[in-house]
Amino acid sequence: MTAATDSWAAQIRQGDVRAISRALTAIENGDVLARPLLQQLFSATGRAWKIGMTGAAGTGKSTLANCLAARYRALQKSVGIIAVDPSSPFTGGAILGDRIRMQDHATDGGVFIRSMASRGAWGGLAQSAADAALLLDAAGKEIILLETVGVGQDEVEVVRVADCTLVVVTPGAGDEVQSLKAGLMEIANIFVLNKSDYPEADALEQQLQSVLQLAPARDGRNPQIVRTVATEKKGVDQLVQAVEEFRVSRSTAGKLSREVAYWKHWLLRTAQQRVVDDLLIGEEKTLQRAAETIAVRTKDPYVAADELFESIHIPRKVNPQ
Ligand SMILES: Nc1nc2c(ncn2[C@@H]2O[C@H](COP(=O)(O)OP(=O)(O)O)[C@@H](O)[C@H]2O)c(=O)[nH]1
Ligand SMILES: [Mg+2]
Repeated sequence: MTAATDSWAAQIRQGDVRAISRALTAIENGDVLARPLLQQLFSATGRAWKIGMTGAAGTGKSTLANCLAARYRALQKSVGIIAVDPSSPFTGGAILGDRIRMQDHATDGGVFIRSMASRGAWGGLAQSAADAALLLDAAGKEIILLETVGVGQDEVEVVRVADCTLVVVTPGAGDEVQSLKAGLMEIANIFVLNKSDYPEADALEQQLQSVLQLAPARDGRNPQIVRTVATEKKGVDQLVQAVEEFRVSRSTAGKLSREVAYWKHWLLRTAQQRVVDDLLIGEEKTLQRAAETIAVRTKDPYVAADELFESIHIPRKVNPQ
């Protein structure tokens, strides 16, 4: 720990906007100071309620995030928003749109908004978003909204850190129920049927209901469906209410076991990354030689892999099948 991160961390804990901004930039850029800073702040985290929002592009997530932030502000809660957009590697149209939509809060010190775009590997972006959430948590934000585009494995990675995940769907997209089968059911705690001003909203709600009836209820309850019209701020109170009911239904023990599952996953990923780094950086020559012995059929790949692991001091503990 350095004196520089000492005072920086103190400023962040006081909610200093410039200090928070600088830290988020450090996280995004993989700056060497990001890690000691997060280490210093870690004991002050674990208090925020993190709401993940995912769904296809254009379903109204940013508009909804804006409405939710306003509603939570009215309830005297401080709010942080992290909008993750993997489809826009540079500061593109989507993020600019987010900025414009979210400018309602630009002058409100209670809401902190940050867009993060894809840089490098996906694991990197999901990790940056998780670190950003930790930072805002340490800064005293009580509600953190994590918005991400899409419903694939990568987006699941982003919302994994959330305490409650909203899956935003809209009528008329055609493949709605299809995409539900592709893993959405496991991550949705609440379905938000946005754009329910469209005439096809009833049909979509019925489809959703029937899919939910077939799915086994988790924790003894099925996810609620909440209808909203984000552009008219309709249904937002009901959505906040549904999030609150979900929070209450989750016991403190439930939140803890979810955290344990998250950190277990985090540790595994980190260990995985370290092994790869060790091999690529520390043992590149050994890796190269091992590959050559396989290519010329001096050794089979299974033996070569075992020897490689032995060489970085990780002897095989699991018996191969
Ligand atoms: N008709 C209608 N349009 C909406 C609604 N919510 C958002 N939109 C519009 O849908 C477009 C995409 O919204 P945006 O919040 O950027 O979606 P995101 O990509 O999911 O963040 C914008 O033009 C919004 O004005 C809604 O409830 N009804
Ligand atoms: Mg958006």
